[in-house]
Amino acid sequence: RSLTVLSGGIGGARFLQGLLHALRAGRLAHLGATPDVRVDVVVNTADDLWVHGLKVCPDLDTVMYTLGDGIDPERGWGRREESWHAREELAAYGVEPTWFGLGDRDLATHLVRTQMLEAGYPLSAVTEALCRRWQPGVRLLPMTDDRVETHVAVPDPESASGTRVVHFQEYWVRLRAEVPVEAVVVVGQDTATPGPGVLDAIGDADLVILPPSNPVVSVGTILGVPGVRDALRGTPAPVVGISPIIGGRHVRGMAEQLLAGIGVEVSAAGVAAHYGARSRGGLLDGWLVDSADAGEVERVEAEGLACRAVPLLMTDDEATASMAVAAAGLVS
Ligand code: GDP
Ligand code: FO1
Ligand code: CA
Repeated sequence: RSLTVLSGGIGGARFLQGLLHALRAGRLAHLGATPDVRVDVVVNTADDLWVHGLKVCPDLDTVMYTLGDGIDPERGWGRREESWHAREELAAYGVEPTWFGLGDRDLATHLVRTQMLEAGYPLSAVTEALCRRWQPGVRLLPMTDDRVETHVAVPDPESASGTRVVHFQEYWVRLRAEVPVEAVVVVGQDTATPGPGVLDAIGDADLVILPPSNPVVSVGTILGVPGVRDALRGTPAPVVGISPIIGGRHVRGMAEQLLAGIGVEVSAAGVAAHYGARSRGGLLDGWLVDSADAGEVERVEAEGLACRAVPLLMTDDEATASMAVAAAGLVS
């Protein structure tokens, strides 16, 4: 028996905290998910970037630190009790990017990861090694061991074409997602191979959950790895999703800008339609919307999906656990 979750960083990690809370409280036992059930987490790696010669994997690290209790709770990324001496020294040398901060504790993770990658270990093996320390309580599976990077085309008055393509991290961290999104380009997407265990995690699961992660640059990039969509369409497990959009707004981050950028309606029903119903060639069997969006339930059902309106704000583990229980109960 196993559960599989396709996750980005902060939103996915917070959902996983609630899912584990529900499992440990036996709240999914009636569905056969006992507390010792294996939880496989397929994590987005397209946010990853090379900086100062180090490979940084924001979503893998956010899930690993959050579930391993090392995360900085305010930021939602990086280590708690962090210091920034190395960052200050790098800035003193004037080396770029100064807009992307690596904490002193966090640096150790990137040094270990880069050392192992350079010794020939694939990202999946590196992640497994790092998790031996952090013990997240789930199996972290990079969506691919190949290099895949999300880039964003933004207006650039200086250039002849009027457009410039920047790494997702520059779009988000330096530009604060405050410039129009002309296109989202996932470099390496089409030639990537699913990471070890990814397709089996989807095909052999008893339940697959799409948490309220960013539908474009977290879930979207996982779905874009060749073979993943087919695995979702073919798995005997129910596939259920949770809306990251409440009342037409994201709860945090930049999903609004990216959904608009790719022409998807910024609403709970709009994202459901974007993923589509498995009965109609899409990916989902069920979709949870927030109570505020109860008026959209009929529209989601018209898409061929089971749908319920429940509180979807992940304010604490209890609230999130109830979301996980509602998701699991949608189609079972
Ligand atoms: P990231 O990779 O760090 O951006 O994290 P994810 O992609 O996993 O999650 C980001 C998404 O989580 C955003 O689109 C938010 O709208 C969504 N999100 C964050 N907190 C909540 C919450 O409490 N409830 C719901 N429904 N969505 C949330
Ligand atoms: N986010 C910021 O807003 N500013 C930063 O300087 C920053 C550094 C950083 C370093 C390591 C890491 O794992 C994440 C970091 N993030 C930073 C967050 C990161 O941009 C986001 O967590 C995700 O990539 C968004 O999906
Ligand atoms: Ca991310």
